[in-house]
Amino acid sequence: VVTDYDSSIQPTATKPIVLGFSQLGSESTWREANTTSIKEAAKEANITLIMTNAEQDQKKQFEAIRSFIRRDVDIIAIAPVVQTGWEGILKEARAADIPVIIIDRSLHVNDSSLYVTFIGSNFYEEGVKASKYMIDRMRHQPGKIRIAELQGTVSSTPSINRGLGFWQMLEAHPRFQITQSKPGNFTQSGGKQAMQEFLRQPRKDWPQVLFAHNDDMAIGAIEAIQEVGLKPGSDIIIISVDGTRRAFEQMVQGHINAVVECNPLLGPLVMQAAKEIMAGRTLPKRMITPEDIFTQELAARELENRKY
Ligand code: GYE
Repeated sequence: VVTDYDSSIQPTATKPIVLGFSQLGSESTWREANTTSIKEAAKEANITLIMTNAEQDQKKQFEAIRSFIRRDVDIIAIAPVVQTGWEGILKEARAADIPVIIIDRSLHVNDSSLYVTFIGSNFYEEGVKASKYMIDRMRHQPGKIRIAELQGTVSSTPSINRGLGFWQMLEAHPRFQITQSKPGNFTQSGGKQAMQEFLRQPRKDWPQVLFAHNDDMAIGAIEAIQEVGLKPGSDIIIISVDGTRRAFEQMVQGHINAVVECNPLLGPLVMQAAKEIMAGRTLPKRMITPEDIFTQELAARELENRKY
């Protein structure tokens, strides 16, 4: 049998794609679920995953991305901890001819051709949903409504846009006022600490509503609220974002009133995008995951369906 098959040229389909993923941290339940989803989906898709944890530090993300470039990975995925400051490192990836996918949090660059696509949620819409729920929930309570806001990581897209969506809905309802606001870095301990500080103010200034930018901070805040002898969910109405199983459990207990869903299970979409890019196909610039809002009435029924 004569063949001119050159064994040194492997068909690309048999060579696994190498994906370098700079995960931003491990600050929350959402993040754990996101990390697991990426790992499982990579395995499933036969993609070789090199994942690093930046512990909420942008400089560590830069180091990780540079190490991916040195290893000459096929694709780089980044979950950016903050929104700005990415231009330079993305140019380094471009100079090395490595396509970049942005996942979870978006970023601001002047030249959007520096990344192929952004896969993640609409955080502004999440803030709007939380605000609408609150305005409706408080409609029978007259007078000024004091709201405390637990922000996430300073300068991160979800914190900026959840805050903006929430706040812009209030413009038409001036009796709703954000009277206290602090960042809790998306962690349970950060949420608890910030809530303790809110409650150190005179009693007359205590909030009637708490909007927490994620579930972990809401859960931390619940501890602080209980410590001063108040009932979370009735003395203070609590709304948070993510929709973790832990938050659903708190809803079933009556401690959280509503949770806006934010889906961390991005793994399958990311792997699909990686394959499409390697196959030379073009992708939409933005891929959004469908999301809902859940209230106490549905919490018990939905609890068993929660995947994270
Ligand atoms: O809501 C929060 C996490 O970036 C959407 O980060 C994500 C947020 C999520 O720490 O729990």
